[in-house]
Amino acid sequence: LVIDGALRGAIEANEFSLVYQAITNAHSGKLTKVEALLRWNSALLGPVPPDRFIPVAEDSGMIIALGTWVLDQACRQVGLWKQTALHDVTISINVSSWQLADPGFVTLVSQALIRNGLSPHQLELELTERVLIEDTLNVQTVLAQLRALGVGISLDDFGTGYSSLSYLTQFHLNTLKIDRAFVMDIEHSERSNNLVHAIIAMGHSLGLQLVAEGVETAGQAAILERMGCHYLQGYHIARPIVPDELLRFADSRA
Ligand code: G
Ligand code: G
Ligand code: MN
Ligand code: NA
Repeated sequence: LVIDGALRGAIEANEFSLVYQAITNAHSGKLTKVEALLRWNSALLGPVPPDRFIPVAEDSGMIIALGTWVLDQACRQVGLWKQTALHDVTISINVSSWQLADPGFVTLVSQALIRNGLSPHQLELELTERVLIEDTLNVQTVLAQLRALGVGISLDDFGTGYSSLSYLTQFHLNTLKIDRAFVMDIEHSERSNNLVHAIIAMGHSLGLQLVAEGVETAGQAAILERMGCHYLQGYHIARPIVPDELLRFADSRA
């Protein structure tokens, strides 16, 4: 209830910001994508993590305005990177099921791309498995429209949720993000290692790009690269950081 009250007016009060986490090519180490992550520094409550306020914003419907702000802000930032080492980066944005269900969503996305001079392949939308089980028919249509625009669709936290393997062919996905719960134990648990290996093999056979999340050690990165995982994300690569820091990181990997 307190969060709900504090969320009202928070966009106008400029209390939100985005940080960006690098996603590198597992083979070359080059920065190819970045995930935009929302941060809220509330005047009333101080910093509130997204796990706490996103569900509240979803319950109140505020997620639509907030999600629109994130989309605009992230696309504007990529537009600002035009003349830099990040000029061809793909931005990955987390999208709530409520946004996908909003009839104006596809138009909103295409307008954000045009307004900021982004090529559609520079935008990727991250969905969770939960999105795919809710209102399946409409979701399929919306995802097909987004793919037709040239926007990428990525399945976040893969393997933790309500995984049905049929989703992988039923929906227009192009990227799987392997949840960090599996990546975490890859060096020491044969079971996790086998599981990640199997996910990667399956992704390859379905023509999907694979991103490993939560990569925290050099050992994990090496194993994942050997298994054929295309991209790596996690504290071993970089933490979520502000644009200036990300630019320095990109320069170091150019
Ligand atoms: O960045 P952090 O680890 O604190 O994120 C926690 C959770 O919040 C993650 O599941 C992430 O996907 C989600 N999240 C972060 N930013 C956004 C956003 O802009 N929109 C939505 N819907 N979820 C987000
Ligand atoms: O659900 P989603 O994958 O969008 O969550 C992204 C969140 O994961 C971000 O909030 C980020 O802070 C967190 N994260 C990113 N890399 C790592 C990591 O290597 N280890 C841990 N524990 N968390 C991470
Ligand atoms: Mn994500
Ligand atoms: Na994730």
